[in-house]
Amino acid sequence: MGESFPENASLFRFLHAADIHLDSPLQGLERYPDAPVDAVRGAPRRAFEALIDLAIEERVAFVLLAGDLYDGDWKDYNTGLFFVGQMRRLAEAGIAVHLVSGNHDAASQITKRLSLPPNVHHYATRRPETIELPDFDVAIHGQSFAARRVSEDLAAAYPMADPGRVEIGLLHTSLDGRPGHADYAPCTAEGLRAKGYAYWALGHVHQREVVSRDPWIVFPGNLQGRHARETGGKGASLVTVDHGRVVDVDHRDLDVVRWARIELDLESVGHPDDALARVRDALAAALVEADGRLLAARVVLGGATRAHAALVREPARWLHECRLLATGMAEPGIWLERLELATRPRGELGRLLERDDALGGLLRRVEALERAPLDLARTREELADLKRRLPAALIGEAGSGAEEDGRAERFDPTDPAWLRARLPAVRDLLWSRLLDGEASE
Ligand SMILES: [Mn+2]
Repeated sequence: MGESFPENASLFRFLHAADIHLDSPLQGLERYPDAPVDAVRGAPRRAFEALIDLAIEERVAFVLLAGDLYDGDWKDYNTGLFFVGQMRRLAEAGIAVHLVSGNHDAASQITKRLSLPPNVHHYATRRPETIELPDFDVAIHGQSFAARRVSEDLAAAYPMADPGRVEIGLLHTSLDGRPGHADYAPCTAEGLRAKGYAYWALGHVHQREVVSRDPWIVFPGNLQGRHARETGGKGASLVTVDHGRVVDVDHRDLDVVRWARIELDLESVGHPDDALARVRDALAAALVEADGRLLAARVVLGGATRAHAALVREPARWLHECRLLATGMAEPGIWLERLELATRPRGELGRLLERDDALGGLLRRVEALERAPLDLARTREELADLKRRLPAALIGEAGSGAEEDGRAERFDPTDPAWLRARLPAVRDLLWSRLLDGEASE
């Protein structure tokens, strides 16, 4: 059966992709000292090549691109040259491409142009256009964004379906609103359903979503995750049409860099070393899940845990301990994008921190200081006065410091690092003393 694609007009496949964002700049990547900048920046192009590979392998009848092919105006002509090169590969395989522009690549946003090969149809902006593919008994309706903000329902002007052929709507839209996505070309699933099409090839929403199966209304999601909020497998929908009916919509992962958010609850963890063991296991599992791709991981440590104080006291240390774990993993490896410490103290202190009274407030303030060294620096001037009143012997002139861990201990309340390291002890002293007072009342 597969041998007959695409010659057999009653059984064929097409590919539906959207939100490719070619040459998306991924700002801020250079702030990370160890970021695989080239791999991450090149990922949308590599994923697009994988899409073209799949189209040729599967001998699809056509490819639909539902907007935001480009991330914005081309920096130079290389973006367009790359796209045309990929379109020529499809032309050689006899595969047509139908594309609409979205908000990112609206006509108003793109100032540079290159001629497209004849196998590519770019839908107009002024009104919906219908292109018939008589070989397959298919009609594709589409309209491009003229400007970045399109507030009217473009689908409303799309024609009603002709009975007896496979009708496809190609549209960049937020539908009836999706969190994190601007409301462009708003419409409803009901409105789309009323047109009588077999398949609505949507774009704009980066999270894959099958909105409806009768008719099919599909956001394939973006082709390649671009940052830590675009996690999990990304790719395109491979659609099978048999005798005028859509019989299968299959998601295919095509991303080349996999983003993962790894949240760990450290409730049962007593020591930061145990937390590291948990991080190592989770990274290893995510790497298996990434199935041979480079993994870009954000690790979030949470939960009420006895390791809390040790973790928040040295955030830079634990970040680098986790980076060491990540760099020790097998090829193609893991890039630890960020470590977020969101743990809470466990036990009696944890309960005290939740108290809605002065003691709870005071302890929360000390906790906040541990997490915000800048705030702590501001207390320096206030404490300078205290320092002046203290005996010199206590301040830590040579030989006067207390011995701890074999090292001379300086007492300097104006040193933010010194103060920060002592906050857990300050906190513990505070709550035990204040609770003593409470018990004797
Ligand atoms: Mn968009």
